Amino acid sequence: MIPPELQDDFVYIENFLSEDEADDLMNYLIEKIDWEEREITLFGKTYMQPRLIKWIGESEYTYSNERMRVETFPRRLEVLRERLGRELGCKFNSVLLNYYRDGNDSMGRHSDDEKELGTRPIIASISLGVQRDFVIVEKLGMKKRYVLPLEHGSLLVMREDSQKLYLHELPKRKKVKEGRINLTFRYVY
Ligand SMILES: O=C(O)CCC(=O)C(=O)O
Repeated sequence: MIPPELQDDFVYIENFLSEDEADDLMNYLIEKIDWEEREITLFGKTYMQPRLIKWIGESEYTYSNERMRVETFPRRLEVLRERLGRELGCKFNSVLLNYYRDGNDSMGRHSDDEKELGTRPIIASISLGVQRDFVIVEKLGMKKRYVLPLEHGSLLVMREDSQKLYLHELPKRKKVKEGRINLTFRYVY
């Protein structure tokens, strides 16, 4: 599913969570997370971000010019964080949750290359809910574009030079009527 030229930097595991685990986690997160709708300022104009978010982490973090406060992990996410750390052989101390209510919600093109994430961050991205296209674009050269449809219960690992060489985005898909939640586990220094 990952094109060979991306395989050093991106790894995809289709059924990382079973269907039941993924359903359960999605319902739990919709109900229990105190979702925030935040503003974003682009070129001097202020908009509402086209998704709901929640940051949970042991240290502060600046994301899209917004300071994220320290928040402790609820038990369900603590268990997932430990499992990911064990299976990927690394540590995570924070997670960014994004709730795309339908296909009008999206995430703009960017790379997770903030200094606080270190030079070659490992980011573990769990997808729940409706399948959405995750688009990866080369920063240089031919600016080649790749589309990865991320499935319910899947894990996408972004590692090595994924943030240095590529941008990623979750474009709008107007025909999609159902919701999707994405969790990106990170280590913030
Ligand atoms: O929703 C997604 O799969 C993308 C999330 C993302 O790009 C991010 O959290 O940096």
